[in-house]
Amino acid sequence: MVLDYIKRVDPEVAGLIDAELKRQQTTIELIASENFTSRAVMDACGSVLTNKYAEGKPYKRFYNGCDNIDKTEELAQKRAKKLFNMAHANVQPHSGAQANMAVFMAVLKPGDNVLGMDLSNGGHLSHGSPVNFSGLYFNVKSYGVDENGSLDYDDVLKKAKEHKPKLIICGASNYSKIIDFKRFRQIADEVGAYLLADIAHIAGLIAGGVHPSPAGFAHFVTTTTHKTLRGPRGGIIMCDEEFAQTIDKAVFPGMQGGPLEHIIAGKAVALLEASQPEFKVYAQNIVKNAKALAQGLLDNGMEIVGGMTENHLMTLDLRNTGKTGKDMANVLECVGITANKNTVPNDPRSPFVTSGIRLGAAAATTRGFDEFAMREVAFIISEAIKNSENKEVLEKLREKSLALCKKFPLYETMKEG
Ligand code: DSN
Repeated sequence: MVLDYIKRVDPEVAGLIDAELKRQQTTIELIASENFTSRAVMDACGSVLTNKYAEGKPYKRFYNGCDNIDKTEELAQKRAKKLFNMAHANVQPHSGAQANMAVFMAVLKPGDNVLGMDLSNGGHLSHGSPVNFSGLYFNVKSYGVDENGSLDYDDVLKKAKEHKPKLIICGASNYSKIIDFKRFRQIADEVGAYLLADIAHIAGLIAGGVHPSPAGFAHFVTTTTHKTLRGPRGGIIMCDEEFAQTIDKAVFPGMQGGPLEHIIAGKAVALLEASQPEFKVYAQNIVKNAKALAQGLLDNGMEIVGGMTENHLMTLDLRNTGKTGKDMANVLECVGITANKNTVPNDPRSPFVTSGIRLGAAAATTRGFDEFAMREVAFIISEAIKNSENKEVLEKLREKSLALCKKFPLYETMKEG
């Protein structure tokens, strides 16, 4: 990493950043919500734009000196609208959770009814979890998945009719099937609710044309920019023109102060990258690789919630192995694979222990892993879980994962140490 300035000023932090670069280079990243952003995006995020206060909207700021900032933010907005085919984009949310919070603020009052996907069934904290603002200040009912790991749209409709929500949220953090946005909109229309599609996980797949788009169906679309979209860490809200002002006001002054304009520049760069033909190939490869990983795991006798994946992720179901997600995620870390423990639907174990491990293909695909490599990854995972007590086997598996990392190098041109 080019850390010359940090090294001179703060060798301690420089050393930690270098160590993190090495960790990323020498381990296989399967956390489904992570990715490796480009050097161009990182350049934007590390730029002088971090110095500027720009409260307000482009060309309507509370501070002077915003000419370049205005143009940068306007570019990000234009690119987001074009890529996702939406009328309005606010690129200021600092994260996906804050993007969701702004939509709540724009259309709901505390105590209003909301219908969202249950966290332990694959939803997100900000979709109504009782420990999150969304569940604390709103009256939330949840829908989940059936025994096949699929959404039961009739059940969503039934719950919507019972609960009469003002807002229905679709989109997930751990759902391996295609989401039917059209069906969700029909349900929302039947009960007179707004529809929010949180596409954080699948934004890159939508941009790359391998997952249907919520455009034309959802009143509001929120996303993070750092998962399959492969941009900097942040959020975006998109909506129909009629909600533009309400959403903008909810973000600022409603929830946030000064926008992170250096990150917004990174979002603009990432959105440009995601609109290129190569990104379509990337998105196709993510799905191919996820399927290869799933097939490899199934062939090695492992179980996956809902069987074959249709997108970038899957959840390994460990219930029949007697092992826990927590322990096995640690074992995978020992063999050079990073993943997170995750509940399976109706998990008998707590979210701190869990019976599952979530696996995603977006980050490995960025560094060039192909289907053959993903099958090898599936072998390493299966063998590590089966031999979780056998140090010798685990050491051999670590060598295999390291060999894969060397075969598919990451940030090769970054100057190290
Ligand atoms: N923490 C993210 C994920 O891992 O899916 C969601 O915000």
